[in-house]
Parts: sequence; C-alpha cells; structure tokens
Amino acid sequence: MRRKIVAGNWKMNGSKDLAQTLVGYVRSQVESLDNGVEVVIIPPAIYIGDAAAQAGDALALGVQNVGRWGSGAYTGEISAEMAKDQGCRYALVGHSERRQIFGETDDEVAAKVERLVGSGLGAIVCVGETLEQREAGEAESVVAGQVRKGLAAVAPNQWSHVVVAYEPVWAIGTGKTATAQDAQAMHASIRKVLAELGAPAEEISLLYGGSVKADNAAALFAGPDIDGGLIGGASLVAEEFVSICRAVP
Ligand code: G2H
Repeated sequence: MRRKIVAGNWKMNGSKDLAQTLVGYVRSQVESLDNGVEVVIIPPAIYIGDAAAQAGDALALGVQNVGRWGSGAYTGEISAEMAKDQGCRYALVGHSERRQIFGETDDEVAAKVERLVGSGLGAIVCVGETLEQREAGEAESVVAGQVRKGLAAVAPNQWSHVVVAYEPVWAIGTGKTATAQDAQAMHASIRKVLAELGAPAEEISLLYGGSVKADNAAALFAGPDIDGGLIGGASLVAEEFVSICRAVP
C-alpha cells in the first residue's frame, strides 16, 4: 500500500504569523480526515520552528532544499541532518525553480538525494518537462532521464525514503494543469522507469504538482498512479489546502 501524500510548498512566501495560524488551522482540520493522507507543510526553512510548534503529530514538515554537504564552510546552506534535527520528515529536491533559476543540475540533485536518504529523510524528487520539450514529443524521455540521473545513488535498501513529484514546468504557477489523462500517463511512465532502476516501483509514492487547486484536485488524484500532490499557491490558502487534502480518494 503506497503512502498518499499532499505536500504544501510555500516557496518564498509566508510569515511567522502564517506559519502559526495556517498550520494550526490545517492541523485542526486534517486530524479528522479518514482518507489516510499524510499532510506535509514545507514552509521557508526559517519558519520551520514556528510551523513545528503548531504541527503536532497530525502534520509532517519539510524543507524546500538542502545543501549536498553534511556541514562546513558553506555560507547560506542548510543540511539534511539539520532539517532532520528540527523535526522535518521530508525535503524537496530538484524543484524546477531550483533547476531553472539556480542552475541545479541532475548531478547536484543526485548528490542531495544521496545525502537525504542516507540521513533517513524523505526526498521528494521533482521532475518535469518544459513546454518546448513537450511540444517536441520529448516529455517522457526528459522526465525519464531526470528520474534515472536524480536517483542514481539510491541504494537498494533506501527506496522507502524516495517520493517522486511530477511537475510539468509549463503548469507551475500558470493556472494550466496537465489533463488528468496526461498526468496519469506520465506517472505510469515514471513508475516503469523506477522498476527498470530496480526500485520497488509499486511502493513508491508519485505526486502530481502544477497549479493543483481545490476544483481540479479530485480529478487529478483519481489516476491510479497518482498518490497525491505537491501544492504551491493553493497551499497558502488554508481552506483551499484542506479541501485538496480531502480530495485524496
Ligand atoms: C509547482 C507547485 C508546487 P503551483 O511548483 O511545487 O506550485 O501549485 O503554484 O503551481
């Protein structure tokens, strides 16, 4: 049985106040959910402590990025071990904004994944094609390449720490979403690649991300290979985020 997960990626948004009020509200609502969804809040790292104070046992926490080193003279970085120390269960890796704005490569993604799974944190590894790549018919091969390279260093006993999030770049923050059929097809393709890598593919949670909202979540989450979502903008609106958590079948 795969874990169903809804994770809210706040990106560089929010405040101390939001970390307290929104997390407290979401916790009060999801405690009564009976769909088995694991709800993860991923605020800017500086607000992890504020979020943790409200999260209790009902919510998991994550960070949006980690450095690929354990510790040392890397000004501005935080490590997987530090995130774990603060009570985080997950970290995003390779979000398209990290890849596009900060030039993060598949090799760096692989190094961060290695560090995360080695620390026992869950790595939510983000993959996705650009509009140009989709229009050129390259979507599946681009995503397969990102999966293969990003997960290259995962050892056979570490797959339980891996989650993959498919986020078509053209759907991120644009209001456009992949159709439920296209999203399902890509998730099935990713699961096939995972099996080729020797992973227990049927046990790995695959999330869809890219303009998921309360009104499209149920249709997207209905795909048999879609195990939940990675939510950006809509995770900053407490009631809408809870509705998305409720939409997991
Ligand atoms: C994709 C997603 C969250 P949004 O980046 O990772 O954001 O839902 O705003 O498209």
